[in-house]
Amino acid sequence: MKKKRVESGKKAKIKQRKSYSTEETWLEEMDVRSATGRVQSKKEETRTMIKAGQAPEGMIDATGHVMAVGGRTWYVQTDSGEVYECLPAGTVYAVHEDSSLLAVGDHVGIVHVDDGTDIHKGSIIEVGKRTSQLSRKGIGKHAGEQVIISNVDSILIVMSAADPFYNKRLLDRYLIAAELGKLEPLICINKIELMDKDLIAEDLAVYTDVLNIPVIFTSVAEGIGITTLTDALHGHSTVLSGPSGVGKSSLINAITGEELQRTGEVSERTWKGKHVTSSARLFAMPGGGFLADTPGLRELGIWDMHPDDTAFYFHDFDAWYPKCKFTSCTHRHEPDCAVKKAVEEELIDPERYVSYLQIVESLEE
Ligand SMILES: Nc1nc2c(ncn2[C@@H]2O[C@H](COP(=O)(O)OP(=O)(O)OP(=O)(O)O)[C@@H](O)[C@H]2O)c(=O)[nH]1
Ligand SMILES: [Mg+2]
Ligand SMILES: [Zn+2]
Repeated sequence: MKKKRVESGKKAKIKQRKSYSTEETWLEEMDVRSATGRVQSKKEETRTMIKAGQAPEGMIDATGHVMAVGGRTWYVQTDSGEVYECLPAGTVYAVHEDSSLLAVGDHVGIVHVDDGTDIHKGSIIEVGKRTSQLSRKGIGKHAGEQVIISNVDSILIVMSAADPFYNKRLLDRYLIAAELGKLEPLICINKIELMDKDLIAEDLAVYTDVLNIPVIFTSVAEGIGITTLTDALHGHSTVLSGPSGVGKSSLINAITGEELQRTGEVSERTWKGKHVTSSARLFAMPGGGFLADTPGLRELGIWDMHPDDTAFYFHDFDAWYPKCKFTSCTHRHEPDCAVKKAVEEELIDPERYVSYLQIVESLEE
């Protein structure tokens, strides 16, 4: 029974770190792999060598998965259910080839470290292959792939009806990141009590009717849609991602029925007067599966996609681009472009076309 399940009772052991940081600080704290293939930690001058492949036979004491990260510590729940506070070892064997060496959700091999205390400590010496991931392009000097979470089945893209108003351009980026990362997308519009639900449903019709993506309306404040959402997520592992302040942590609290997560209401913690989630973290779902809470993202740079491939991820264009005059049509300036014609006739949602242009442009930068 204990295998691969996060027990909520473990939360006492996973100490909430006092880094109630903004998104920028969160990025600062992430380890980034430099061009030389080494991981550089910003906070301390530690270096980790990364070797491709698996750790040599007999080296690993226990396997498990990363449940949370705080500062430089990775919290690993072993397959027998214990939580270990881990640091990357001097040499880490990685089976994946992504630029983020470690991410919450990763399957890892650890060696025990006995430091004389009764806290379980370990070193991570192996990182397994990722079956799925939510990645984005890092910002500024952290430009590289950032794996926000790995090895989950689905992504619940959370936005709010108001405060902050949902952002369809960001939503379109999420859908591409989901497909690239092999995640099944679902959309959740929270704080629905603040707006007219029918108007929003109409505004999002392209997602439900053309792209066949479930859109679930919720209000944590008024208890609307929580059962529907819980049923939709049941038995899967799902990452919740979206802008800050939309209610991701509140939804996780509502679904799990526990105050596992501090949300924006706890007022003493940050300079903003709000508690924001500062790193990714896994929670057990009642009845099976995981929920992963993540920090709010203002932007989602698409990682590793050629601009010319963008149209293939806009599935509402699928019926049209084979009819363009040029097979290499980018659907921007070319004559006899079936996509542009469909946009003009509103057979393709013109706002989706705006997203398309913006994403192609950003990939060309
Ligand atoms: N009106 C309204 N407010 C809500 C609802 N759900 C959450 N909130 C409030 O929205 C604020 C932000 O909620 P959080 O759950 O912390 O948001 P988050 O998405 O986790 O934010 P980050 O951790 O910063 O990414 C808090 O003050 C919540 O109480 C809702 O359904 N309606
Ligand atoms: Mg949060
Ligand atoms: Zn075209």
